[in-house]
Formats: sequence, C-alpha cells, structure tokens
Amino acid sequence: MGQWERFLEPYKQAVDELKIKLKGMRNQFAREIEHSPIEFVTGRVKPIPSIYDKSLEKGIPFEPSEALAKELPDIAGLRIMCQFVDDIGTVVENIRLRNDMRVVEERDYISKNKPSGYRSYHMIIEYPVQTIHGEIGILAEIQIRTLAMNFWASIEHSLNYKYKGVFPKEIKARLQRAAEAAFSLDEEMSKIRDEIQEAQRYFSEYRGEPRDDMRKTEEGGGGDEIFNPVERG
Ligand code: 0O2
Ligand code: 0O2
Repeated sequence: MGQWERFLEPYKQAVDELKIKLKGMRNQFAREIEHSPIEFVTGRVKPIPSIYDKSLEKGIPFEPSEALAKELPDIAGLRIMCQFVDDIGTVVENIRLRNDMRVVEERDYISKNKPSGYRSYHMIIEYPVQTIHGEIGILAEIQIRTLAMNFWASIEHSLNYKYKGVFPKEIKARLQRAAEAAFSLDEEMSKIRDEIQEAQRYFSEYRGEPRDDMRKTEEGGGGDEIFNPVERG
C-alpha cells in the first residue's frame, strides 16, 4: 500500500461512517417531526491533486504528515443540504450536541458571506476513527447550506476551476448578483415555509398510498402487486 493510500485510509473510513450517521439523523428527523431539516448528504475525501494545490497555497510540504492533517482540516469533507435557512441552525445545534464527534471550529459564512458571494455554514469536527492499531482523531469539515446556496457554490466552483480563480470582472459581478438572488430565493421560500411543508406532507402521503386507478388495475388482474413507489432515502 502506498504512503498516500495509507494516510488517506482513515479519512475514507471517517467519510463513510459520517455519511451513515448524518443520513441516520435525516431519517430520524423525517420519522419524528415529519419535516427533516436535512434534504441530502454527500461526502468525499479530498482528491490528491486538490491536496497538492492546497498545500502549495498554504506553504506546507506536500507529504503525508501531521502538519498537513492539521492545516488541511477538510481532507474529509461532508456536505449537508437543507431546504430552508432555518434548518441550518437545527442541524448545527444537533451536531454540537452529539458525543460521537467534537466540534473544534465553526465558521458562519451565512450571516456574513464571503466576498465572492459564497454562503454556507462550516463546522470542523474531530472524529475518532477506530483502526486495528487503535483510535485516530481525524479532522473533518461539515458544510451545511441550503439547496440554493449549493446550486450557486457548485456553479461558481466550476467557473473558478475554468478561470483558475481569476474571474473576468463582469463574471465576478454577475456571480455576486446571482448569490444575492439565491439568497432572496431562500428568504422568499422561508416566508411560505408552512405552505410548502403542508404540500410536501400531502405529496408524500399521496405517493405512498395506492390510488384508485391503480386498485382498478390490480382488481382487473393487471399485475401481482400494487405499484407503491418507495420513497428515496
Ligand atoms: P440516498 O437515496 O440519498 O440515501 P453513497 O456512497 O451511495 O452514500 P456516493 O455515491 O458516494 O453516496 O455519492 P455522494 O456524492 O456522497 O452522495 C450523493 C448522494 O446525494 C446520493 O444519494 C445522491 O442521489 C444524493 N443527491 C445528489 N444530488 C441531489 C439532489 O439534488 N437532491 C437530492 N435529494 N439528493 C441528491 P445516495 O447516498 O446514493 O442515496
Ligand atoms: P474544494 O474543492 O471544495 O475542496 P482559510 O485559508 O483558512 O481562510 P480555507 O482553508 O479555504 O480558508 O477555508 P474556508 O474558506 O473556510 O473553506 C474552504 C472550503 O469552503 C473550500 O474548500 C470550498 O469547498 C468552500 N468555499 C469557500 N469559499 C468558497 C467560494 O468562494 N466559492 C465556493 N464555490 N466554495 C467556497 P476548497 O479546498 O477551497 O475547495
């Protein structure tokens, strides 16, 4: 096994375990309070070329080391997407209360967005990974954002890659305006939150129940089972 592979192995384990735990949080919320503050969860181990770029940017030698692990707290990265801005606070509070991870830093880029327009709530946690050689404390970054913030960030991230961080003036200004538009969208959606949630409850009940036209198909011998779409997640 290569040096990097060995170094990154506990990060992969941390991402896999944290994804399961955060998805578990989503499912518990959905069961108990109907509306889950978590829409979906993704996770990744930072690719080696990105580790290289970041180590260069931060002036840290590009080699598996404790210094690199400390200076790059997002080698293990989790992302939690929420429907509403208020859901972010619920998720943050829940993570703070957990005793299987320890929050070491929080960065609120929602109350105060980055100059690019970027909005998201970041938590750096320390997570204990159990290995055959004992326990290792792994730093992981959890980014919590709305779907609109995520849409903006993924578009900006691709453009950033294309322009290598140096945006033409006009694109930069448009992206800043788009970030504000995404935030207005979040604000508007928050204002009709109750209405949206009622519709979503109705929609998920309706999807789970066999409809009259499906019953007819079954009675007519059209199939062995009533079509009952399984809910995602
Ligand atoms: P589900 O049904 O969400 O539980 P995995 O290893 O399968 O957990 P993977 O393949 O490593 O996940 O991918 P990643 O990028 O970590 O997670 C992607 C998960 O987010 C996938 O769900 C996607 O379907 C889900 N996802 C991505 N974009 C959206 C979106 O816009 N809306 C919703 N609702 N979900 C999205 P899972 O984990 O495969 O399954
Ligand atoms: P990738 O490809 O997502 O892994 P610092 O140097 O300490 O001030 P640092 O270490 O960059 O700042 O941490 P920060 O800014 O709190 O969070 C870094 C991560 O947040 C980035 O990781 C991005 O994922 C995301 N992010 C921060 N600012 C922006 C932005 O303006 N646009 C987008 N799209 N994402 C942003 P990486 O390693 O830069 O990138």
